[in-house]
Amino acid sequence: MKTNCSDALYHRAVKLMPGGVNSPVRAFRNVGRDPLFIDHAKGSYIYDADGNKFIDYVCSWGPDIFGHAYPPIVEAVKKACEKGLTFGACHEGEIVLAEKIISHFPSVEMVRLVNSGTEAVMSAIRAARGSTGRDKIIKFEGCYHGHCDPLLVKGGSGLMTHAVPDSTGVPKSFTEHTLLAKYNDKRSVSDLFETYPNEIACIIVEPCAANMGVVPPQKGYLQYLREISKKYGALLIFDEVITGFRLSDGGAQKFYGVNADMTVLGKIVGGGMPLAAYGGRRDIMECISPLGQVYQAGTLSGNPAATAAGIAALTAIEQDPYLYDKLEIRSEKLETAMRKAGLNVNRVGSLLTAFFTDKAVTDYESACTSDRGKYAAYFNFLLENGIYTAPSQFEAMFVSAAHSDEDIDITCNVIEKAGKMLH
Ligand code: HOZ
Repeated sequence: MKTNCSDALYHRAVKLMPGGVNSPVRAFRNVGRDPLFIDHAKGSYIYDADGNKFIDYVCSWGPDIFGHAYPPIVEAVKKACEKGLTFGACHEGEIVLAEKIISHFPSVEMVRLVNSGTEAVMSAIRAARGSTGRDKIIKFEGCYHGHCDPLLVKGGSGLMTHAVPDSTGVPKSFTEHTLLAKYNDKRSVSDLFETYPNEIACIIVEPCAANMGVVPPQKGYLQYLREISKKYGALLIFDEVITGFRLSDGGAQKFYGVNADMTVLGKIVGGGMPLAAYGGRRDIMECISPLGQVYQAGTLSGNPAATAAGIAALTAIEQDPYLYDKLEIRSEKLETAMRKAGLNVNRVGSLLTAFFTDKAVTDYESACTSDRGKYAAYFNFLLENGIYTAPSQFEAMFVSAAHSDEDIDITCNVIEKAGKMLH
């Protein structure tokens, strides 16, 4: 595989940006090679600066559920751009997107559009604190909710990849109200509520964790979080940045049949543009300015180009009644190939992760038993054979509607060979 152009770009980039990147995981540091620089992407394929072509299972970390440069989304964005990139004022697109989100998530009665998952989480936590008048929050080890200060404690994703469980630069006082629980462990949650019965504003959780690799909730676990939060007057926030519109058109809430008080959305809801959202019960959302005292604002929030992409993506989801069935069939094929290759795989819908451990991966601790050296060898073997997956153990593989049967067959073949190489 030629990498001359990517290498040259990387040498320019490292002098200009920390690690040569604008987001740490894409630096490829934990898979023992320098990053590829992407030239363009279309459908299920991504093409690097050297002209190498890969079947892409990163899909921009989730937004591209219809594949790259999906024509209806691209057309909608072009049309919107011609009318103006940003107004910093109200327009109809915001309403249409809000109506769509609310129609798919029955627990969301009001919504606010923002620019990134991090911003949406930060704002949802503020609204939870503002509406309950409490300060403490419960988060789970290995769950990742973006990079806002109070949540940079035992975070997943890039923090796990780069072994930085707690970021420096975050004053201790900023995380003093963050309480840590173990994913899939009821006791760790009930202990916290027993210790602080009237102080916990919310539980924030990835309803299916996907940032310590994919780790599904055990049967009844989300229901348990629903009940215990209600019992103690705390809010339940589902971070559905990854699972929203991916596990179903009503996200993990519809998939598992458990509703949250507040929901955070990102990725697919923006159709590939920088857009995220947070929403929930009307009484909570009415605490947000200008109705209430919880302040949150943004010049580019709900901008017309991003809302156009989001509307087009959700419209495409609404128009394809078989979308999730198709994703399920293709993803199941990949799972079967991984199991045949001797890999330990967790899969929920079109999210998969291969772990390199004999242990069942159910939480942060068991995810950490995966052999990262083996993951790196697996990643590199796939890459050298035309398959682009996450350059980190602690992420998901995303399957899109653009992955054809042929793409899946090719991938299964390579996975089979990777299994032989590893054993
Ligand atoms: N850690 C991010 C995904 N969970 C990666 C984002 C990126 O590098 O673009």
